[in-house]
Amino acid sequence: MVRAKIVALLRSRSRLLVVVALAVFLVAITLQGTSGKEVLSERENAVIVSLARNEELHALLESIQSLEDRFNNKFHYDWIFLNEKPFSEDFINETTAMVSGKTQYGLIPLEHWSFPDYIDTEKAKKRFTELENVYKYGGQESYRHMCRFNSGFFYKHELLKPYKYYWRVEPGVKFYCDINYDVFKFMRENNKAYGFTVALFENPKTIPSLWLAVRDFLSINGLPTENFMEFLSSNKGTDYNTCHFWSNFEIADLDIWRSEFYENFFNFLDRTGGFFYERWGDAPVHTIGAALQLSADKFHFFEDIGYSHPPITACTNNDVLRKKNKCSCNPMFDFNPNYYVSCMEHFMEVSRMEYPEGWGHFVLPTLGGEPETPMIESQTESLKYLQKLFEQKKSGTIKIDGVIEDPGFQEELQKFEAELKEKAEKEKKEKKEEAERKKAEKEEAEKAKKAERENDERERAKAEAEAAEKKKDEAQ
Ligand SMILES: Nc1nc2c(ncn2[C@@H]2O[C@H](COP(=O)(O)OP(=O)(O)OP(=O)(O)O)[C@@H](O)[C@H]2O)c(=O)[nH]1
Ligand SMILES: [Mg+2]
Repeated sequence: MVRAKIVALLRSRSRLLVVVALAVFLVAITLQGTSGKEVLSERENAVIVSLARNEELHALLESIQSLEDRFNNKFHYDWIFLNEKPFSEDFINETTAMVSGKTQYGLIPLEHWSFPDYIDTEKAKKRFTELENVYKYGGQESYRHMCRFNSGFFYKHELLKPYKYYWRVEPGVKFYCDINYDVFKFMRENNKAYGFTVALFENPKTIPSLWLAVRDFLSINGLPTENFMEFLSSNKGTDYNTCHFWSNFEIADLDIWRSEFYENFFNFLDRTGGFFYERWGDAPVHTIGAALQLSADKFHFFEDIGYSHPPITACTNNDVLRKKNKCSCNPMFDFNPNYYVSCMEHFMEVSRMEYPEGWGHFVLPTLGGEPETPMIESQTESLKYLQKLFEQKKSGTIKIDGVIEDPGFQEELQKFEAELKEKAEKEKKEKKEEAERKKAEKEEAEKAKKAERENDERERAKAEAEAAEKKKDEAQ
């Protein structure tokens, strides 16, 4: 009797337990479905960051839409917007409406976006004029403030202080594949510090003395034991090969830039004035600054993130991956395996990374091929120049590593530019000669035809006359 009661009680208790567990489960599911809270509680300490101007609002909305659709609508990471001028109400409202996480808007302090007192502003402005037509943004002051800010200050902004990881997103970029996992979690769990999608050679004309400054810095401070110098130089740091990660895309650990090493490094570079007198990009500065203090395994190539920042696209050649992630990019335009200014194979070689599945499967019709988006003139010129260096490097006639200190660099450059001009003129002349030759041939053919026709006429007239003569003779 007692036993039966106990069994009944246990049964009703276990039923009750089942009911309670079911209710908890249903509530949890509902909460997750309606507010995304469960996902939120698992988020990393990370943020998406965009530096932008008010007038770039619509190009930026395209970037946001793309990243939200492919990634952030699943994770709802916060988004920080930075500007050296106050953001307009329109900018704030429209971006807030599109971001699924919290948005924050920061004003950049004047000292992070102006000439420091040790810069000779007259000299700098003279350099801008001289460099105006030498390379893209050569004449622009604001571009230099931007590069300097991205190199040494963005991570010091108040709004970024609470975070550990960031994803840098620019206006006018596109994400082509679904990203179904938390990239920040991936970074933490795999002990990665710097994630990228594109690696390429820099236009050496923009950084003539950067490596000299780096070497000076290293001679005073020493090279940290953990480093990835092999990526930057093939002769243990004597020369810089100009390889760098394209920093308009970065998923990285802010602690790289917060380190004492980087603080000293940036300050040293900044003192030389190279951000203004030359046009040092934040991409080579970040790459060098990171590679001097992190080992190869801290860098991660996000081959699964289809990405484009005109004129370059990264699109995996792995068919399975592309289909799995519903990528909409054209793998033929994948920059990394196909373009002569790509430095990805070098990265893979020195980081002992295996080539990704399908690497270089889609080949462009010619080396370098046509970019997906037409490039502006100066970019095309820079790329042509780099192609020349690349080809010479391949054939062993020039040491690209030595380009920074090469005293013949300017001469080489002028020679190349003269060659380009000569080639264009030769092509023009050949085209003209070809057209003239074709015209002459046509005239000749017409003349011959005419002569033939006249000859035929004469023959016919002669035959007719003869026939008439014969007829006359027969009649007589
Ligand atoms: N607030 C602000 N942002 C800027 C300024 N100049 C550039 N930026 C931002 O800085 C980042 C890099 O500038 P970009 O003009 O894209 O430079 P780039 O990527 O080297 O070259 P393109 O994209 O080809 O123009 C982008 O996020 C821009 O929106 C500026 O004067 N003020
Ligand atoms: Mg850009």
